[in-house]
Amino acid sequence: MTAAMLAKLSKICLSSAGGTPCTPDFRREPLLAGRSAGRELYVSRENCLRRTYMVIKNVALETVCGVTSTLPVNDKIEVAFAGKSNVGKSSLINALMNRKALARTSAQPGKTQTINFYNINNAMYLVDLPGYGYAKVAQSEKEKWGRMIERYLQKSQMLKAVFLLIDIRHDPSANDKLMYDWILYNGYEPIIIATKLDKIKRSQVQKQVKAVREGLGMKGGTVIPFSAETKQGRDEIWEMIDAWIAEAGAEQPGASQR
Ligand SMILES: Nc1nc2c(ncn2[C@@H]2O[C@H](COP(=O)(O)OP(=O)(O)O)[C@@H](O)[C@H]2O)c(=O)[nH]1
Ligand SMILES: [Mg+2]
Repeated sequence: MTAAMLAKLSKICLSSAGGTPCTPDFRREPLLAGRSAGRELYVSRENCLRRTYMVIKNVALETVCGVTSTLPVNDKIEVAFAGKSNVGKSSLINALMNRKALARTSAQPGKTQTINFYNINNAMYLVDLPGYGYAKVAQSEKEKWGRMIERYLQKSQMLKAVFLLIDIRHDPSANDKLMYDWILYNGYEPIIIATKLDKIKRSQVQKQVKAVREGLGMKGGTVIPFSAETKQGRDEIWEMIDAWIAEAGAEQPGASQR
């Protein structure tokens, strides 16, 4: 990381912050035709073309890292969620886990200043990174948090992907862009989740997605519109995560409803 980036970064204000069932004798079998995008699709014996997703059986907030904590060394893949305070990170994580309130949601930003690791079925971790953009945090705190997140992005052996959440109603802020670039710099292409989809008219979605792409300077990559209210976009996110789990060779539970 360049000195200029670090200097900018320390200005980021850190705060806190289904799949469709197939038939019962479903077996996971690679579908050769589905490999073109570099990952396998799985179909049932009956060639049911519907995909299967992780069945959420057990979820637990396993590790909470404060600024002085040692980061855990996990042996299952991790996917992390970044975004400014109040963008809907906890709501998204709850929606992914099918839980109403395991990840704390708050209308009061800036409360939780931890990195939270949610263990899902002992198969993977959803990692909630502290949110940025909350003004009432001392500069020294912001710097500590910036360093902690950086340490996490650089050191985690199991981090597979980083999702960056952007409110679909607003153009990305300078901090969003900085976070996007920072994630890229650390070797991950951020997958964008455009949150609070239910708050705009359907006719506005494409326009807003375009504004998000342009605001971040995206040259390609994925933007997934998502609503924690309607759960739209959730299966698409799980589809990606499931593919990484399969790739990592982790054991997956059998198919049925999440
Ligand atoms: N309408 C709507 N509200 C949302 C959505 N996601 C989050 N919120 C609300 O936005 C506020 C902040 O959400 P939270 O998940 O705590 O954000 P975080 O600070 O990024 O973890 C809460 O009042 C949520 O209920 C969404 O998709 N739709
Ligand atoms: Mg939160």
